Amino acid sequence: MNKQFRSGFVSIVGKPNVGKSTLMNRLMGEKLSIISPKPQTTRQQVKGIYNSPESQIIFLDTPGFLKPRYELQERMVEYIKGSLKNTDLILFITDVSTYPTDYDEQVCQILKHSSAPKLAILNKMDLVSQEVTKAKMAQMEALFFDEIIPISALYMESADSFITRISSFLPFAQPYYATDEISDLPMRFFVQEIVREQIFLRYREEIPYASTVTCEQYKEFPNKVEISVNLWLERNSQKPILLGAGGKKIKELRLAAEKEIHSIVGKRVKLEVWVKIKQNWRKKKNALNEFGYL
Ligand SMILES: Nc1nc2c(ncn2[C@@H]2O[C@H](COP(=O)(O)OP(=O)(O)OP(=O)(O)O)[C@@H](O)[C@H]2O)c(=O)[nH]1
Ligand SMILES: [Mg+2]
Repeated sequence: MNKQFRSGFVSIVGKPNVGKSTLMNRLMGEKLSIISPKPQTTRQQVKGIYNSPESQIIFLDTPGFLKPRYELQERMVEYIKGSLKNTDLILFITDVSTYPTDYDEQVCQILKHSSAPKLAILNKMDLVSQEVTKAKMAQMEALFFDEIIPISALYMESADSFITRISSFLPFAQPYYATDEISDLPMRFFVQEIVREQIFLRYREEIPYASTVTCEQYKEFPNKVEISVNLWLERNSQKPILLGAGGKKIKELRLAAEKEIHSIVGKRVKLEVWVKIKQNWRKKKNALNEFGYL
């Protein structure tokens, strides 16, 4: 075994919508986390396992930090805190065009207590001038970061130098996971997330926040996959909005999700979507447990 091999956990944290998931997908070179222009898209910790001959980097994408207003958000904040335990490196991501916000400062307060090295990533630099980026970098210098790195996760051409920098902070260690896996999450989880991403992309206002998805069946055959998901809403009045006139909107959502799942599994996909109601599920501990927010 190579004595120079590095391996470790890298937590990606920051307020909602700053580009945490976009960055993880870029670094992984694979789409593992769902992305949308709306805040609070990521709800759970999503692990991405990056393997190279020199290193294994385990990225933990987390929900955006916010002040919890209901039980689901309490759990989202717990997922962030959980990712900071035993981590080897923290990537604090912020949006250079809006930094510093109250939430940025609150995240920094939490990070202060971790002994792991910390990099500040000023993302979305494509949105501002070089002068603004430089000024914001200077502003961060007084803080506790080991490095301040401006990037544009969306337009980054190659992640190679970023990966090299990240690995240099990791300890020499054997890989934690099999070196041919990019995730330890089951396909059922990705199905749920793909359907949820379509909800975030296609509906406005409360619908994305009032919905969650559970994969009830995932049957794989030699040339096809049959999947059944439940799409849960909080109130009956939300159902007609989700379905759209004559069921048109839900059909479009289903077809888009089928297409994306097909691109991953490479087989014909038959996806059934059942719309169900669980009153106020976001505020109920039992419902959250049942839906996998553990
Ligand atoms: N202009 C620009 N937009 C970006 C960049 N990186 C991400 N975005 C956009 O920012 C939005 C949010 O990106 P996400 O990756 O979902 O952000 P997040 O931090 O994971 O958000 P939550 O999961 O909600 O906390 C999406 O519309 C992205 O396309 C960037 O470098 N430049
Ligand atoms: Mg995200």
